[in-house]
Parts: sequence; structure tokens; C-alpha cells
Amino acid sequence: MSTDTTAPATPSSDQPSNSGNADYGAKDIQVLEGLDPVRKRPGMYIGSTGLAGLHHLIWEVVDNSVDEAMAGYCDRIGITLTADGGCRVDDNGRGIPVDPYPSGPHKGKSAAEVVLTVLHAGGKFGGEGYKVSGGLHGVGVSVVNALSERLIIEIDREGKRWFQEYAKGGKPQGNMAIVGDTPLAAGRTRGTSVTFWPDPTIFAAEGTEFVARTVLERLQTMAFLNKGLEIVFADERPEKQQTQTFQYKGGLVDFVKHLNASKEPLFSKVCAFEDDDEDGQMLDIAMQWNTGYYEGIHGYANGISTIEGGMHVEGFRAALTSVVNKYARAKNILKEKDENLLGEDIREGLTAIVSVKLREPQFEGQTKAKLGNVPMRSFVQKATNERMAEWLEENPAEANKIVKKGLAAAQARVAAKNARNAIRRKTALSGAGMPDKLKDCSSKNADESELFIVEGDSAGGTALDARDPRVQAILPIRGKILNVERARIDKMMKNNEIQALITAIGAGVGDEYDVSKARYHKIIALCDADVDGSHIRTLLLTFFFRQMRDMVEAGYVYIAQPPLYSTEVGKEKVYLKDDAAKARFLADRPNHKKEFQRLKGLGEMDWEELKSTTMDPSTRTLLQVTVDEAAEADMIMSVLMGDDVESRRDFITSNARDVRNLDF
Ligand code: 0RA
Repeated sequence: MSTDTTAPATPSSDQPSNSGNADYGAKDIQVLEGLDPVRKRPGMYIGSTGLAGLHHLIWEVVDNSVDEAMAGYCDRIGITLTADGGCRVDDNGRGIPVDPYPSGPHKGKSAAEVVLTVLHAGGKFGGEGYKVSGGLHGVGVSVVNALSERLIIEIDREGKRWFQEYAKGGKPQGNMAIVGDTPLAAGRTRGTSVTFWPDPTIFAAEGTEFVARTVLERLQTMAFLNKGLEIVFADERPEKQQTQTFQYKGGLVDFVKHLNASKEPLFSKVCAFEDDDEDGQMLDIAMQWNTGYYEGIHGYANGISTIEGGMHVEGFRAALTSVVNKYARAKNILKEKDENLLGEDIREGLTAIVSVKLREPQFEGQTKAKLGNVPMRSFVQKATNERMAEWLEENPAEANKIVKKGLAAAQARVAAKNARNAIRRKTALSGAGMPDKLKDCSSKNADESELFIVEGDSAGGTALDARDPRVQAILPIRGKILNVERARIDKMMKNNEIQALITAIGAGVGDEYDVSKARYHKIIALCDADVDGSHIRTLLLTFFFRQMRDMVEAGYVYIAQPPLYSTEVGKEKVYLKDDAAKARFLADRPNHKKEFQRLKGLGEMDWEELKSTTMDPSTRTLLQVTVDEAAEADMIMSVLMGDDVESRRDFITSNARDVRNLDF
């Protein structure tokens, strides 16, 4: 899970310029027109112009090389963050074709130039179909060119090195041309290398500095999904130098082991299988159970994480439920009188990867992260049914453990239902049904209503004075809420703080959770800026992630940012959000002599301060919580909140330098 401030598409103000360039001609005008829409509305092509959009540029280029690897022509991809702020992606594939177009609007240009300057260029070169990208991003590398201030492409083919450079906005500086022989580098005789420098005028809001951890996470997933592919990351930026290589001979088997590494596997074996058909559909599935209580089924389509699931995941789930029940009946572990296990019982503690590849994936849903291609359901279902039935027969000890765990989960499910009914009866008795501690807002319109979850009763009192009672509700919670990562749902339901939270939000919980019933469309964690505060924030986010995931995916969950420092300018008090804000403040006012107060808790602020810095929509900044990479978020959640103290310590030590990405 990560936070990303949502940035609107910012129209760029720069106009095509022909000054100082003797080569400027008709060709350039056409190119600028061609890529102009991208610069006008970058958000439409890369999602945002914040950090997420910036990293999209890398994924877009890497996807092309991964396609070349998937086609079987490339086994190594390098990603280098260059010392001067650029990013180079190189591969040892066939090299993008450089031969000139014989006719048509692009006559005379190399195929590679067309790929880099024409939006959605997915044409056929030399009779061979060239799919630009299988990705969700799939917008084409020309978008990267359009949003860069400079881009260099180098292609090695038949012993020659071809070169072309582009200036800001994708403007070619000369033609694609041979500049020499292919440098004899480590056995690489063919390949493509694209180096780009993102345009700071486009990424003005959050800057153009790539975050190594974001890149590494994604590259590691790509390496898991493409068995054997070697992905080499190098950071050459001053103070940040590092190299890391990902290569997994086991592919998805290694992936589930990695995800389960911080948990206790139910057994050491991994059930895995692959399949493909004549329509070019492929599947690659691996699963392993752990002793925990959550399911983590992670779907991918053409290497893109489908966090909202879709047809492939549906097919997998349906098959899993039926095949395990069938097995349990056949072996008489489930007796005649017993009811079938539900899917959720069987999936308790399951970590699975369902990766499919297909032509023309359709991405649907709120965040375009749900696979819509209907034939995928039966394709995955059929293969899973057959292959898992075999696996269960061949591995009776493991199969038995899976069924036993499902039975235990079914018992807990019944117990939880009883606990839920008890809560329902209790709320029915207490009139309106809302927790006593909740100070609700008067609006009944969820779209405009906000729920502040405030740490501690005293801060709750201040927040109460600071709120706009029409649209802002306050729920103070005391101390540390139960750590839901270590408790099964039936135990969790007995916790008072959790009960108050569930009742206040009004959308139920677990399998009865219905995001459309949420009474607020902003649920805001308001915690102190200290260690305890961040612990409580993590606990809250774990709860939302595990029990109300839809709400996180719908973008309803936020983190309030109370300031960390205050100081005085003249007679006026100025608040600064964090160390970066303090540094900016000092850079602007080198002669500032007043002291900085470090604000320890919400309790130290009076209500006017809390209102203007943290709660008033016109002056506050909220962080929206998003799930970019569910598999990784799941793993990090387990590491941070689970039982394994050792891996938690490792994670925190190895990520301590990159704390700004640890802010969930
Ligand atoms: C289509 C045909 C050929 C190469 C590629 C695509 C290609 C594209 C990319 C993008 C990044 N790296 C790439 N490597 C190769 C070549 C066909 C031929 O040589 O016969």
C-alpha cells in the first residue's frame, strides 16, 4: 500500500518552438502535432503527473522489452537510473527495426522513429505484427518521448550501432543513422536501449526524481512473472548507488514462496501448473497455504496486476472450491451430513498467483484493474479443476491439511456470524444504533461526509471543536486497536474499538461488507506525528486493507497530516508539515532566526490550529491511500503486522533509508 497525492492533468504551457534549430522542417511540425495531445493531457495517458505517472514512463519502456522477452528473443533487461536523472532501459532482443518505411505518411522514416513519434503506433513492420505493449499502460513508448525533455535511442543490429536523439516533447534531432559498430559488450550483439529524461515542466507537482524502491518492487514482480528473465537494476545517482539483479528460475513458485516467507507455510510444497491453448491464451498458476487467516490471490494479466480481480480469478476460485470439496467427499473427510465448505473457508491462508496472458486484454472496473475477457474464466477454471485434482491425489498429506484448515475456518465463520448477530441485536436495542463515542455530522450525503478517526479522547475533544459539524464526524478511539493481522475474524468482532468503527462506517464487515453502504466517502485517520501515532495508523490501515479492502480501492481512505513543526514569522504562527517543508521554508528565508517547535501531539494544538492545519478542506492536505501492488502490499502488511519479529526487523532496517515509502 502506498500513498499518492492525486494530481490533475496539467496542460503544459510550452509551445512548439523553431528557434535556433536549422534543421527544423515540415517533418518536425507533424511530429509535434502528433504528440501534442499527450503534453496537453498527460493524465489521460499515464494516469497522473505525480510520482505514479513519473514511474509509468519506466513501466512503459520496460514493457516493450518484456514483450520481446516473452516472444523468446531476449533474456536480459537492464534498468539504469543515470547519474543525471534519466532512466535507461536496455535489452538484448532483436533490436527495433530500423528500415525505412517505403510509402505512406511516414515514408522514409525508420520504423523505430515511428514507434517513438506516432501515438499508438502498432503498425506492422516488414509484414511482421508488432505489438507495442501488452500492458495496461499500453499507450506506447511515444508517450514517454512526448513527456521527456530528451530521449536517446540506440539500436544494435547486424554489427552496427544506430542512434537517434529527441529533444523536449519528442522532437527528432536528425534521422536514425549508423554511428559506428556495435560495441562489444558482454556477448550482446543485438538489442535496444532507450534513455529518457522526464520533462520537469510536466512533472512539476512532485518532481522527476525516481524512487528506487518503487522501481525495484515492480522489477522484482516482473522477474517472478517471467521465469528465467534476468532483470538488472542499477542506480547510478550520487549517494544512491546500488545494483540489484532479479532472476527466478522457479517463476511463480518462487513468487508464492517469497510472499509466504514471513508467514508459516501449512506445508512446504507449492502446487503449480501451466497451460496454453491454440488461441494464444496462457496461464501460469502457483499456490501455497500458510497458517494465517487471510487469503491473498493475486491476479495478473499480461504482467499487469489486476487488483480488482476479474475473469481469471473468478475461474480459479470456482474451480478451487469445487475441486477441494470433491476431494474431501471422495476421501470421506467431509461426511454425508456435513455441508460443503465455502470458497472463503478453503481460501483461508491461501497465497496464490494467477497469471494469464492473452491477446487484447480488456481492463475494466473502477481502477481499470479487473480483467473482463469472459473466455478466461472457463479457460482457468478447466485447467485448475484438472490439474489440482491430480495434485491433490498425488499429495494426500498436503490435501488433508488443506481440507482440515478449511473445516476449522468454517467453524470460525459460524462463530463470527453469531458474534455479528450479537452486535446487531445490541445496536438495535440502543436506538439509532450509532456508537456513543461517535459525534456524527448532520449531513446524510455520504459523498460530502467525512469521518475523522482520532487517536485519544483529548484530541477527540479538540477535533470536535475544530470540525464543520455539517459534514465532519468525529470518532475518538482509545489506545491501540486490536491487531487484526494476528486475530481471526470472530475474535476481532469482540473488540469494542473495532465494533464502533464498523458501526459508524455502516457498511458491515468481512463477507457482509458492502462499500455502497458506507456512510462517509472520506474516512480519515488522524493520528499524532510520533511513533505511537504511526503504529495506530498502521493498525487502522491493516484493518481497512484486510476487512474493507473495497473502501481502500474506492479511494475512500485518507491520512490526515498534522504539522510537525511550528515557528513564528513576525507575529504570525506558521506550521510546517514535515522536514521537507521545513527545509523549503528555510531555503526561502535564509535569515529566519526564530526557533522551530516540534509539535508532539494533536493534544498540543488548540482547535483553531488543528482546524486550519489539518481539518479545514480549504487549507489541509490529505494523503489518499491507494493499493498499487496488492501482492507486495499484502506481503508488507504481513511483515509489519504479523508474528515474525525477525522479518519485521529486517524489513524496517533494510527500508529505513527510504522511509517516505513506508508511509502507510
Ligand atoms: C518487432 C520486430 C523486431 C523487433 C522488435 C519488434 C523489438 C521491439 C522492442 C522494443 C524494445 N525492445 C525491442 N526489441 C525488439 C525485429 C524483427 C526482426 O529483426 O526480424
